[in-house]
Amino acid sequence: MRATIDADRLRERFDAFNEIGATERGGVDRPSLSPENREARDRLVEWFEAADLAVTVDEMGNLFGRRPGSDDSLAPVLLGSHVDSQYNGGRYDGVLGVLGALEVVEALNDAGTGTERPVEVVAWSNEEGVRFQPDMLGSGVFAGVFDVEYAHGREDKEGNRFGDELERIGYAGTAPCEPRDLHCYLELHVEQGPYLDEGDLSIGVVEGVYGFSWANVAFEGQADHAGPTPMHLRHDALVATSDVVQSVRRIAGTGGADLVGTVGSIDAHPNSINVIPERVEFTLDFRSYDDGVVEAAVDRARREVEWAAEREDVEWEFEEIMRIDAAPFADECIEAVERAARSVVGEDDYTRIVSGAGHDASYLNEICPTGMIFVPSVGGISHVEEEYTEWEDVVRGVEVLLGAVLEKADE
Ligand code: HGY
Ligand code: MN
Ligand code: MN
Repeated sequence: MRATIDADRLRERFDAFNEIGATERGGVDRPSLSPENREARDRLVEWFEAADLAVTVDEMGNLFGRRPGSDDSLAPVLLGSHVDSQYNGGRYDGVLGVLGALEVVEALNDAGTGTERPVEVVAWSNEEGVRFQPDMLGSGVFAGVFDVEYAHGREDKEGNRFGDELERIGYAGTAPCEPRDLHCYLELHVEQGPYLDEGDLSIGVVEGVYGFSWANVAFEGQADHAGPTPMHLRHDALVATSDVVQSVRRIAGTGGADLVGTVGSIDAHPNSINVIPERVEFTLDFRSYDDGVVEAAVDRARREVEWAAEREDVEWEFEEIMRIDAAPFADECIEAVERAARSVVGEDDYTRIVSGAGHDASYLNEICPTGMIFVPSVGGISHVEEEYTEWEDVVRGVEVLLGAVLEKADE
């Protein structure tokens, strides 16, 4: 009997899971290592164990569930994503890849389908990077990009350390978080962009992921009274910041066809209506599939920061906190996903695509052959509560994942 996806079971799980940290506007608020994230992890452990998976938690809190293969000594096929969310984010980002992977295992169990290779499901820690920067921290340590001490030392805005928070929620595992032999890694994810929806296509066969840079920038000026301080005596950190915000738009508009640039987070101090801003801290995010384009954009932005500081006669700080190169995936995985897509949705209902969003797959791609499957995001929106994917598309995406796993796990 061929393994098939149980769409009702998947739907029930998806809805039950997204009650954890549910927001009034239909999204979820389950930031990394929050009480809601712990509840989500607990639920996954319960479901992994019910599916007879052997559960392992590593020292970064990455959560693995392993299904043995007929030759258990072979390198496993790993599939999954993440369950930490943006603050008030969407229900599909990450969750789809973890619950979809679990559904693939359940379908294999139901059909009594053995695989030669072991199959492992994973939920990576701290993919979003909103509470603890940088993002993809759990998969980054697993791939040997960051060491555990660095990762455990990362602090949120309140000064809480990642390692302490992991301890506090009870997911500071003992298994080493380090590269190990994997046959391949596959990740199902919502596209989070407009192309599948605009093209009325069901599946994206992902060829790779953009590279990107994140930086923390600060201007330090002089707080003073907004009334009696003449304009020529001011050193206004927010005026310097506004220059840079405008320059990011100019850089993104001229630095390369696919280049995108964002100032997403900004904190002004003392943030009072009648005080000239003394200090402003903000972030830069530049992305492109061409690493040289990202490099040039970051350099231009750094110069813009320096010039803005000179014009306003304020101090400046520029710290790049993460740089990840573009990740072109392995042909063997792209082609396996494409074969599965063709058999599920036919020749005309999928396209090859590159991801502007970052994913754990970028780091897995550094240690094993990696592939991704996209399903459409309605309106192309994501990282907001309104994120939405049609349920038929979700099911088709999981069916493609099942097809690719069946091929790769018996290679
Ligand atoms: O930033 C990203 O693209 C991912 O959501 N962490
Ligand atoms: Mn994601
Ligand atoms: Mn995300």
